[in-house]
Amino acid sequence: MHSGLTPWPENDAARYRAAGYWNGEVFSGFLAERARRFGPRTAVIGGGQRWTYTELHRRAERLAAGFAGLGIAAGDRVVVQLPNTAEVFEVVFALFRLGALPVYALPAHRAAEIGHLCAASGAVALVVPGAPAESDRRSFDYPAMAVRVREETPGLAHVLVGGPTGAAPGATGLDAVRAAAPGIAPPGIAPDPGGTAFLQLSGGTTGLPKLIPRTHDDYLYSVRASAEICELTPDDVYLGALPVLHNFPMSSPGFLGVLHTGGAVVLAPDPSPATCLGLVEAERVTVTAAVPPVALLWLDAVESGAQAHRDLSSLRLLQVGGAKFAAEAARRVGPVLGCRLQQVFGMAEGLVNYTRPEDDDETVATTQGRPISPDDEVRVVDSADRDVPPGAVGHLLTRGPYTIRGYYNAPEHNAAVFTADGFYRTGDLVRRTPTGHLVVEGRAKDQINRGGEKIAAEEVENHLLAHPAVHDAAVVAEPDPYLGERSRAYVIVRGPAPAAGELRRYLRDRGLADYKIPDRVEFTDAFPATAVGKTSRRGLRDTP
Ligand code: OOB
Repeated sequence: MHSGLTPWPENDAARYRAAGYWNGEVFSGFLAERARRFGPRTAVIGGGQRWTYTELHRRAERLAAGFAGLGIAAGDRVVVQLPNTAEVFEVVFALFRLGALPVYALPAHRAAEIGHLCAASGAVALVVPGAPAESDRRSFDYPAMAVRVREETPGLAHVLVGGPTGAAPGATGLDAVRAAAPGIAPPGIAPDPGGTAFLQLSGGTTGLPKLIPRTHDDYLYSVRASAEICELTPDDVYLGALPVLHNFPMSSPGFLGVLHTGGAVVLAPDPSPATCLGLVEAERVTVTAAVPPVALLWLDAVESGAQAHRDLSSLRLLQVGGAKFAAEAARRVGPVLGCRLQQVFGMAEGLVNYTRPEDDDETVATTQGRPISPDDEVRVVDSADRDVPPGAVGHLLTRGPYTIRGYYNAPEHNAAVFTADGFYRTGDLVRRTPTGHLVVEGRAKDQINRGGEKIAAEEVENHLLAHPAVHDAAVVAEPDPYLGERSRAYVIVRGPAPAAGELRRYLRDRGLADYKIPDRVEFTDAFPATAVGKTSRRGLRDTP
């Protein structure tokens, strides 16, 4: 079967191996190796659990045996949607152990996204959090959603439910999978280091989000190099404040960088100042990562006095990325939180830029960092792909040892988003400083960056267009003081206009994640030229 992976040309691959970037390590043995080296040290704290490397490894082995008992095998795709609890690591490492490919989803995703992820990846199983308690009417019922998705997805054999509440009607609890696991873990496997290890979800610019195949070689290189750039040591305690299955808290350096180094990962159930700053104090956290709105909330909470009593003296590094962090906010981090700031400009497709420990404060406040690797190739070009003069703003193109050469099974999209010589068109507008640092100046892609959460305009427009009263729709970004951007939908109706609230409810009922529901809906006769140009978005899309 076609693996869905666009490989690097052999001469590049050989170069990356010769440079030691691609060292042949694979995810199936990652945890066993760390357990041998760091066994009794604490690996993960979260969801009421506190596991050493040995315990995490033992649990992952047992769950792997249980998964194997269900028939999950090497090469199978399994969509994982779990919140920040220790269990998420147990599940992901159990899948790695079998050579199965996790497909990462976020807790905010709903039936539309999860259904698409399962279908596009050809998943055999879906792992979701437990149902809310009977008395809890506000929390989302993931198992009910998952069972519905399974009904519509051929090949999706198992709905597996984590968390303390375990099984739900039509689903299997992870507890039952563990209990049924035979004592012996299946034999170890040796996957191709150049093969796909997992699928990551792209922020997306088109109607349906694309899947990103990352290989053992490329991803583990980015993890090791990130751990080094961030100067991680076994004494570091990393707070996972963002949903950990996102690329930033996973690998930049994220929980994988910390587990690679022998440190401890503390998982926050939510990113609020009270929860996170409380955990920094209680667990003596040294490093954490936030998107700009979360960093702003933490800064405000300390400055306003609400969290001023916290002892944050252990914290040495706050990473901020996912969306542009304004220089004014960046300058507050040192004085208010008493730690260093690191700006992180990355993408699930690959390229990650960091400001460095040796950078001066002004560079850290005003740039989004420079690439991880000496072999990251960065071009800044005009709309005809010609290099712009040094320091001018242009489109960022990149290729390198950990940037994909193509999305999963998407040949037409790949032809548009990658140049003939393999550069990824990021859709970001940047300028490069004389030191090689990048400053993000804007975006050319049809995407809204809502505080780090990415919304593909076309995806939301397509859902709006399905409403019988909607003739045309255009979703655009508008500025927001906290989120950076929020979304506004312009809608042209046929006949009487429905209430804005009804359209929002309609999108929710179609199973769209909450963050994609337009913050504002505006009815109009024609699209405003200032926001979207004179051409109808739909007309544009229908033109081949
Ligand atoms: C991270 O990954 P994605 O895949 O959710 O989003 C990537 C896009 C970038 O192309 C850019 O448009 C935007 O998010 N972005 C930033 C930024 N960091 C990401 N825009 C301005 N300033 C920044 N610092 O968001 C991601 C992946 C790994 C590490 C960090 C972030």
